[in-house]
Amino acid sequence: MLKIQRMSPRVGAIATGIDERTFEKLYQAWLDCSVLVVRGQDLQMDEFLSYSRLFGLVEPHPSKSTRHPDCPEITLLGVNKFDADGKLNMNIYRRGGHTWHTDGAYDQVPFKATQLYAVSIPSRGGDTLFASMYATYDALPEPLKKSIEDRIGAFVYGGRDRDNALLNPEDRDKAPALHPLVRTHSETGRKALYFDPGKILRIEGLEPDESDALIDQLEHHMIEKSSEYHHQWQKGDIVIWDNRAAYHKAAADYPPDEDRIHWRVSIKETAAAS
Ligand SMILES: O=C(O)CCC(=O)C(=O)O
Ligand SMILES: [Fe+2]
Repeated sequence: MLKIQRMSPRVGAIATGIDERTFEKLYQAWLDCSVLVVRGQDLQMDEFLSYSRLFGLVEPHPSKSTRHPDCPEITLLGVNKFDADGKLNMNIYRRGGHTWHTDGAYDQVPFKATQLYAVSIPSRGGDTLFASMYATYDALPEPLKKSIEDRIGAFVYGGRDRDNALLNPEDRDKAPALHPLVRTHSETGRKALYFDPGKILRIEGLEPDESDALIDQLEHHMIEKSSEYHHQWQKGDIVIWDNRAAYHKAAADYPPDEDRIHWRVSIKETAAAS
């Protein structure tokens, strides 16, 4: 029987007793908790992909160099961590660890979900941290809420620092994607702060210094501490998060000489659901 155990009051749940007949309930639990963990799996890539497709449209990630060579829909995290000269490549080691973020804000249709499958786990460290975007929005000071009402953010992969080393040169100049900073979730109907300090370029309609100041203020308020869930990985874990409802960040603190490898898929809303 499907059992859902919440991991913190606002974000995160572990599901057990899953089978095909329970998917609808599992999907609802994911919408309710924003981050859903399933443990103890032993998957082939095609099994991981077909499970991922139950949640939406699986699309190759724009970082071509980190795609699985045989399967573009799967991104490899933590692979090729060392350059030819033996130096740790921080773009790989710290991927997702620079700031709290939501995945895919730089796309016109941002990622609905991201799902990771743990292939190799280090002896210590390497957690993924999650926090609720709903809780963030609810807790924003009223004046800040007012100042972002109806405001639109412009997002690009490299953000203000043009930090886009993981993109091929031909993919680095895409036009910014525009999204409201207060986004109503298409399935839960709940309001969330939609923000990513590493991907936002500017807030439309503001002078550059005003835009930077508001971005700084939002970064300061973006995490509601009591809503956090820190996932400690075990090999065989699957974790799926809702990029419309939860922020995440890699702790990026594990021993670099150990493996920490995940398969990752990026999932969009299907044509039917969007
Ligand atoms: O490796 C992790 O813990 C998460 C990395 C990340 O930000 C992502 O996969 O989108
Ligand atoms: Fe991420």
